[in-house]
Amino acid sequence: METAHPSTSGGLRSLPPGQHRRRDFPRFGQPGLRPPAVPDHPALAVTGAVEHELRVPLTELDRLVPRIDLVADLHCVTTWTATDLHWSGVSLRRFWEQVVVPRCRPAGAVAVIARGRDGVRAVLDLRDALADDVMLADRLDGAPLDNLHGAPLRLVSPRQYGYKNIKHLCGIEVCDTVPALGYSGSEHLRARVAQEERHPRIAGRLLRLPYRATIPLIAWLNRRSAASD
Ligand SMILES: Nc1nc2c(c(=O)[nH]1)N[C@H]1C(S)=C(S)[C@@H](COP(=O)(O)O)O[C@H]1N2
Ligand SMILES: [Mo]
Repeated sequence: METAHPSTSGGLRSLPPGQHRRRDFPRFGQPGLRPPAVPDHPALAVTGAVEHELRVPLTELDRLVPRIDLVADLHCVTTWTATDLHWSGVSLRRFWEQVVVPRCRPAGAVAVIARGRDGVRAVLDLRDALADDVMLADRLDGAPLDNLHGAPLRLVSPRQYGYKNIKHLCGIEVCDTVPALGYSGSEHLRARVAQEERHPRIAGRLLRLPYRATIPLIAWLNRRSAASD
């Protein structure tokens, strides 16, 4: 087993600009969406600007690419950070190099769209998607990922805001041009935490307070929709 280097600011190290530590790790995200049911035979589809599309059953993922562990923080754009999360899964870069490139033959890829089963998606510039700490994670803190945190598989990109860390990941669409961004116009293409790229047009530090004010309501709505499952 390989261990990727921890790349973020867990433990006693300082947090990125405008973030504050949360002791717990709440379910968080698009309010009102229930966690989608896990299919009987979950798979990850690779589609888009490729010669051959591919569907990888998740049971095969760590037979194709070596399993790694990663300790990292998750930084929600609304300013909370959960620290020292122990993820396990496979490196997206290794998956890309060892599976996507040889089998799918992507042509001119510049970005990917990560898709969750709940319909939520995020665009990742290929430079960010293939960073060495980005992974497809199926385990958290020693247990299979639960439905609150994205069962059966999620994207983990510690250097980008939480909204790029798509849960319930079912598809990776390869793009040869940068596709339209989502989250109602508030998705930054790079969304790098260190640069405080919270929003494509508004300076990140100006959004700290207004975004922070939304946390209790979003957390409550997330708890409510998870409980009605
Ligand atoms: N499929 C899906 N992935 C998602 C979201 C979502 O609503 N649906 N929300 C994003 C946001 S805004 C954050 S902060 C993190 C939160 O992850 P958590 O619920 O495990 O805390 O998931 C991200 N990934
Ligand atoms: Mo978030």
